[in-house]
Amino acid sequence: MKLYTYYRSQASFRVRIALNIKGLKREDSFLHLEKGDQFAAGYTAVNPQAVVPTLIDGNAKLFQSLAILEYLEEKYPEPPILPKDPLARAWVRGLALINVADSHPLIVPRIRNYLTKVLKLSDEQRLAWIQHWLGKGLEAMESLIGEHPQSGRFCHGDSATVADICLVTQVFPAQMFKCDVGPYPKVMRIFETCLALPAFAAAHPMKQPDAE
Ligand SMILES: N[C@@H](CCC(=O)N[C@@H](CS)C(=O)NCC(=O)O)C(=O)O
Repeated sequence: MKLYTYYRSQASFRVRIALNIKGLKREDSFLHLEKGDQFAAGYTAVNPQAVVPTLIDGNAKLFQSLAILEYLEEKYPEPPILPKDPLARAWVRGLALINVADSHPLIVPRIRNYLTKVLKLSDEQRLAWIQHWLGKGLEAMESLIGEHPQSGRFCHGDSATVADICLVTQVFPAQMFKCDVGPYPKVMRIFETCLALPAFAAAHPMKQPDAE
């Protein structure tokens, strides 16, 4: 498999974790998002949205990290990253979507650039925007983990699921953008538990060959 990736990309981080959990080898193709590699014609032919990740599996092209995670789960079911029970699956997917669908889209490079270059926000205002939306996601995760009877070592039970993958990729930028994570002890406990696992640790942005 070939993964188009960038070390700091949350969405690429999700796919790296899932591939590692499933024990699947990959070859990385690095794009530097701050230098605009995603807009090169060669890449937009692969991914017209000009975003990473894109995963190539044989002749197949896959895009959108959550769709890729679901594909990996269906094609390579062991070890599972979704529970079996329909209600538990919906819970886990719901937690994941807080990160994937609600928080992350508000802080991607193209949004951050729009805030400064078009709306002329100052660096302080842009940072406040990022911290606000990351914090909102963490706040919701903390509350849901607290009320879920089946919260365990992880968001659901005692093995890592898609919810944990997306919790980790919410916390990493929160740390990078210096959010106060003090109010989210349950989230941070799960974050630390995940990063103690080799599959998560090896996928960490700062462990990637393109890390700066
Ligand atoms: N919803 C997409 C998000 C993809 C996305 O926005 N990726 C970011 C990096 S995490 C990107 O490539 N951004 C390029 C840009 O904003 O210019 C997914 O989960 O795959």
